[in-house]
Amino acid sequence: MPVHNADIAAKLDEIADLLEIEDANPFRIRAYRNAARTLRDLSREVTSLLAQGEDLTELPGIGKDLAGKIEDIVKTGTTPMLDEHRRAVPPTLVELLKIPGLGPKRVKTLSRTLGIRTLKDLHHAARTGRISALTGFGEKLERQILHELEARAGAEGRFKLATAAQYAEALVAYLKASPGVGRVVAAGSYRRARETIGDLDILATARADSPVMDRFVSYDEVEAVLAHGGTKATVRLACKLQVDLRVVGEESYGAALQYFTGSKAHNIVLRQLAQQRGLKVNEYGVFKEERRVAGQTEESVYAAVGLPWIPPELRENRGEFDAAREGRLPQLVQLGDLRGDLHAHTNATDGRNNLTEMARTARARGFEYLAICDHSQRLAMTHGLDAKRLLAQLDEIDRLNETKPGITLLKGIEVDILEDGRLDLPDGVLGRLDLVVAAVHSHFNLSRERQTERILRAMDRPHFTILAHPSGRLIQEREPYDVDLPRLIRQARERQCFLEVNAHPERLDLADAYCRMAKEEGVLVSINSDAHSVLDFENLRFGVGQARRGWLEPTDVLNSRPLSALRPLLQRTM
Ligand code: DGT
Ligand code: CA
Ligand code: CA
Repeated sequence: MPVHNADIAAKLDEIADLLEIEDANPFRIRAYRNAARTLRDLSREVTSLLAQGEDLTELPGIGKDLAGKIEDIVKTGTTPMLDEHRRAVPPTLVELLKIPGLGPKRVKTLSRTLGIRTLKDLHHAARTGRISALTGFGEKLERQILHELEARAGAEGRFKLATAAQYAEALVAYLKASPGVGRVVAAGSYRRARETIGDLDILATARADSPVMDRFVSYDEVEAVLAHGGTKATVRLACKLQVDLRVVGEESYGAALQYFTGSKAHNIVLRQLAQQRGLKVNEYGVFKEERRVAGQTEESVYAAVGLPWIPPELRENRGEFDAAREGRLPQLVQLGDLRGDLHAHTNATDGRNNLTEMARTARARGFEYLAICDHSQRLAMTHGLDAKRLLAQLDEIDRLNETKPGITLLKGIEVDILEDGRLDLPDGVLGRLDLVVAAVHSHFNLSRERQTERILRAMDRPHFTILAHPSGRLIQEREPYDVDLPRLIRQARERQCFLEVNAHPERLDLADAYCRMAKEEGVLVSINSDAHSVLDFENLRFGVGQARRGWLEPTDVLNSRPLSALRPLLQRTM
């Protein structure tokens, strides 16, 4: 039974969920959550670590007991402890826990007093006002539940980009090893770097006698074969991700790649442009009557309608055709353009690695600078820094910088924006830092007006530099808080401060449309890893994907600048 890190992590999270409903010791629950996170972020597959006889207890937060359970899961798909708890708790109760505002206590109350066992029960009870009638629940929570359930209905069955990447990369590598196969590439929304992926669309070129189709449907992780023809097949993997494979000849590669990359809205416009020129575009090529005039490369397809090649992240029919026609397509930012990272944590708070380890890894990526931005005191569960501990960290950074470690560590903090817009540390302390990354971590439910006012006030503080994860959403888990983002963007321009694109796979916050708005307003965006371990720098590629979807060029990105150009920008002049 082949298992990816995301699969193992899901089982560990399930154990944590079950323990939570059973009111188990919070430290025990946290241990499973942390282990799940460690595995999700790991750049190597646990199965291959085990196959090489490596010791899992070397991984952060994984002791002997957890290592044993992980081995069980790899070998059998489960562990006896998980099975036991599954028998004790109805699985649908676990789903209820994932609704913001519903902790184990409330889930138990809902189940005992209203007999609510499933999300459907919950929806019905919320619609008929039976939840607000319970003591300790209230109308606000009921509205929030309804809103959440309705938002979820639209996102059901989709996969986060980074999760889809684990499955896509493994499958692409597997297919590439088939005899007679040329190229294999994941197209569709995956190639356009959308935040979530409905299904995976893989395109391959192959000789007619290649066994690639049979190899595809007999992939270890295939749970069901939904269609299986000569050039087209669809399967469902055990993780429930559906995958389409299309095989075309080499001469059709560009046309097929263009077609299956989409989006549908983009392709419709492209087809119309072709029709106006008396051409027909399909997945096999561009045709004039019966004669193929283009299709071997994507460039040739766009050239046939008089356009330059358009990067996949722009193909949403959001102005890319006009830009292409007028020669003003953006030169999109690339991972290699980043010169540093302006938001990373250490084990002084809830990170897993120390200053030296973070610096060494950032340097190995070729970064010129790394800003250390641990949490502030208000976030007690992360052991956030008070003034005294922060000042001690600044000394430590000075000492490390003096050793000329080959990278400059910048002094920062991820300071909490309090409910009233004050920052969690005094100006006198913040003034000693190179930059201040400020974030909302509490009071997500303020009215739009109050939430906007709160953040505007924080931006007015003299040392405010970057607004971290500006909308607060967690993809598929928590809706953004209600805030007037266009207003915040205009204020950032006025105050000469910046917004973050947080590259964590669950955040990708700022969303693409707001990246573009920031660019139009002349507000620079910082693509930050928010790394909590040395492995997390790998997430930057997803942040770059989001920035590209927002049309950002290197000049629109704060941390594409060398340190000498960055420093003056970090000095607020107002
Ligand atoms: P997803 O899977 O929901 O995340 O989104 P996509 O964009 O991957 O959509 P999907 O898998 O339905 O189709 C993959 C691509 O195939 C799509 O982006 C464009 C192309 N395509 C699919 N259906 C049509 C269609 O009816 N007309 C045209 N022109 N293209 C289509
Ligand atoms: Ca798709
Ligand atoms: Ca598809």
